[in-house]
Amino acid sequence: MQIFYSTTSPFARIARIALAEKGCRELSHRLTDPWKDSPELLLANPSARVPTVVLDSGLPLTESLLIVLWLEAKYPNPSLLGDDPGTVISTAGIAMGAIEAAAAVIIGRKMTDAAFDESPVGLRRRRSIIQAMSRLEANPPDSNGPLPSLALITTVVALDYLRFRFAKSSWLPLLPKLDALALAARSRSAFAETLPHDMPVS
Ligand SMILES: N[C@@H](CCC(=O)N[C@@H](CS)C(=O)NCC(=O)O)C(=O)O
Repeated sequence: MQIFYSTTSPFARIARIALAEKGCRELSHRLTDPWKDSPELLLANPSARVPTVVLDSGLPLTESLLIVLWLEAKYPNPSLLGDDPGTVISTAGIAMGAIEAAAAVIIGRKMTDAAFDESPVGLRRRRSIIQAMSRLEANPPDSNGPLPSLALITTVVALDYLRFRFAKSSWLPLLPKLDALALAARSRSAFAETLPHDMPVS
């Protein structure tokens, strides 16, 4: 099995953490900048995005949460949905909203430079991030259980991505509980080994 990923992508990090936590060890990691349109990535994923998993059969799997869905179907126990799947999925939805909004700001900057941040759409995305992270701070996901839940994975991925991409932003609220949660999660190799960082220059 192979996974195309980048070191910056929060979506790829979700898939990488989920695969590692489910014990998928026979995985070949293909570091790929999706913006450079690698022919192999384009062949596997018509959208040329990471994460993209290619199974040993050649079947490609795309979209971070669909990769998690496939993992849950293939290896149901222990589950990333914990004892209370409804709450886990609901919380993961809030974290995914923050991740999508943060990624939209970064992509917006590619189109219109940093001015995107203060544009009406940029400010709307910023509001999504503030609202979502404030809700998660008020009600952080549970960190007990045999595996980190999808709620914990997506919340930590959101927080670490914001700290990586918006380190100097004064508009982010204080998030002490989530900072502590993210720090604690790094005791697990799946989280520590996938912390976001700039892509190596090729
Ligand atoms: N909904 C997708 C989003 C994947 C995504 O947008 N990945 C970005 C990297 S963060 C990418 O590959 N972008 C390249 C592009 O949009 O062309 C998922 O959940 O996997």
